[in-house]
Parts: sequence; structure tokens; C-alpha cells
Amino acid sequence: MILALVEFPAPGYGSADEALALFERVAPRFQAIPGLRRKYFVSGTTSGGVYEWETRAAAEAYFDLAWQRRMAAKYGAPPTVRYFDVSCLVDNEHGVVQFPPIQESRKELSSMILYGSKLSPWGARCWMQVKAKNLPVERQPAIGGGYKSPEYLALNPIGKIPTLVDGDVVLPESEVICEYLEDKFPTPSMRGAPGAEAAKVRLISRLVDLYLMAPAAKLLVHKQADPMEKAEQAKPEVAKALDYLEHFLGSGPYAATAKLTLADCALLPAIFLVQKVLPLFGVSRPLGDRAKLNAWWSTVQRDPTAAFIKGELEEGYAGFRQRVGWPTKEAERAAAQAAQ
Ligand SMILES: N[C@@H](CCC(=O)N[C@@H](CS)C(=O)NCC(=O)O)C(=O)O
Repeated sequence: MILALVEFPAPGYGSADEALALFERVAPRFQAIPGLRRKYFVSGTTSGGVYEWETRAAAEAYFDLAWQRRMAAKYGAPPTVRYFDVSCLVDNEHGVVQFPPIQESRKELSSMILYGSKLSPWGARCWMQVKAKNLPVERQPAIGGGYKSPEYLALNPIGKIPTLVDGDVVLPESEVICEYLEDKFPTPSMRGAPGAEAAKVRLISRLVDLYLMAPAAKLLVHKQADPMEKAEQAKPEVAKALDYLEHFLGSGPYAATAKLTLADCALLPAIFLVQKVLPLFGVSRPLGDRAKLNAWWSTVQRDPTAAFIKGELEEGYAGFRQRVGWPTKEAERAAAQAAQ
């Protein structure tokens, strides 16, 4: 037996009468779901449900991508689903203590850990795939207090995030992690159809990795240390990478195909970063007149998973600005107004 905790961003179900009307309407639907033993509708600062399932497979069949998309459309952001292995059940109502087949369920439930953070664009790439496919992966901050801690370096001596830990398998490098997760959870595929589509997905991801991320990330570092001269070197590199992407981007609406793929997972955090760093160096429209990139950027933000990831990146970036002592956007705006 397993428990699944599903949380939606909405705080409750409305007034007591509204909630009752809702429960009366929807509760019968849950009586016919294969493998579902019980569902508790719960609310507090978020709302959602505690589900008691016979198996993880039954739960995953229900919380599939279509369900996730429906919920995201309804509540404005995808729900989080967390699974819990029930190791021992004390049932006072029936006066029994039950020990489920723990070995078996452990194997089935072992969840993977992605070491990353809300700010890390490379981590966000993998996290976007996890969210889009609703995978059993938990995100945690680097162990030992940071990605240069002895504990983390013992796991990944490169000392960078993300790192994925799946039992004995420990993987650095965001692209390798995404490919591993696709192999392990092939449906629904985020690789594009084999052949030209899949090649396009890989190409966009590769262009982001090889040409865009390094100079864009350098700009962020230079802004903290030595703003202008070094930035002057990185700025044209970013512009060139954006030109390459503009040239090779698919015909839409997503980066490589008509659906969200790994190309969007790679591109979204990178373009987020570009949109934040170039204005720090006087470029007010980082995407310029690049029509395909501009169209993709507007489209992708309407996708619930992409919007969720962008929201997290915004939070991470706001935290970063605070840590390095940069003024808040509001303070910058007020200063600009005062100077006029
Ligand atoms: N090629 C790596 C890049 C990872 C990376 O540079 N991560 C940054 C955080 S967003 C990091 O850990 N930087 C720490 C450092 O460079 O020391 C990947 O794709 O995962």
C-alpha cells in the first residue's frame, strides 16, 4: 500500500457550503478508480488530497500527464504529487496492526533525488522534465551545506549541480540526467519522433549547452565582480548563440516540435537567464527582433509546466539578488523614476 499526497496551489475549497457541494458532485467519481482504496480531500494553506493506493503503478496510471495538464489548467499551476511507502499500519478502528510486503513496495517506490536549486538553470532543465512527466524525483539542496562540501564532492567531484541519485546510479550533467530519465520513463516521450524531430530536439539542446549557457552565466558572474570589460566579451557570444538558435528553432509552437520536449527544457532556463542578465549590461530587448525566439518565448510561458518552472526561476533569481545585495526591482524602478 502507498499514500500519495497531492497538493494544489489553491488554499481551500471555498465556503463550507461550496466545499460540500463540490464533494457531493465529485466524490462518486473516485469510487470507480482502479487501485484506489481511499481518498481524503484535505485543505489548509494548500488544498488537495491524500490518496491510499494499492500500488504505485495504479497511482501513476491515474496521475498521468493528461491529469496533470487538466489540473494545471484548472488551478493555474501543476499539482505536486508525493508518494509515501506505508511500512506499517496501525488501524485502531479494526484493532489491527498491518505489515505490508515492505521489501516489494520499497523497490517499487524508491524515489530518486535531484540535487539542485530553484535558481540553477541546469537543474531547472531536469526539473522541468520531472514536472512535465510527473516523475518520482525529489529535489534537494546539495548535501553537506553546498555543492563544494566534502559530502557533495564525494558524490560528484565536479562540484556542480544538478546531480541525480537513483540508488547506485549517480549522474552529473543535466543532459545526461535528462536522457537517463527518458530511458527509464519512456512514455510520454519528450525526445520527439525518431529521426528529424528527435535530431532537432537534440540540436536545440546542444546549441544551448555549447554556445549559450557559458557566456550567459559569465555575464551574471561579471556583474558581481568586474562588470564592463569582461561583459563586453561575453555579450557578443550570447548574441551569436541566440542567432544560431533563431536559425535552427523549429516552426513551433514549441522549440523543436509541436509539443513540449527536452529542447524546451534546455532552452527555457537559458532564455530566462538571458532575459535577466543582458539588461544588466544595457541590452533592453535581449531577444531583439528574432521572430522565432520571441514567438516561442510567448508560447512557452502559456504551457503550465514551463510557467511553473519560470515562476521557480523568478523566485530563485529574486533570492540571489537579495543574497548579493542588488536592489529589488521595485527599488530600481523607484530610483529610475526619481532620476527622471
Ligand atoms: N554542464 C553542467 C553545468 C552545471 C553547472 O554549471 N551548474 C552550476 C549551477 S547552475 C554550478 O553548479 N556551478 C558551480 C560551479 O561552477 O562551481 C550541466 O549541464 O549540468
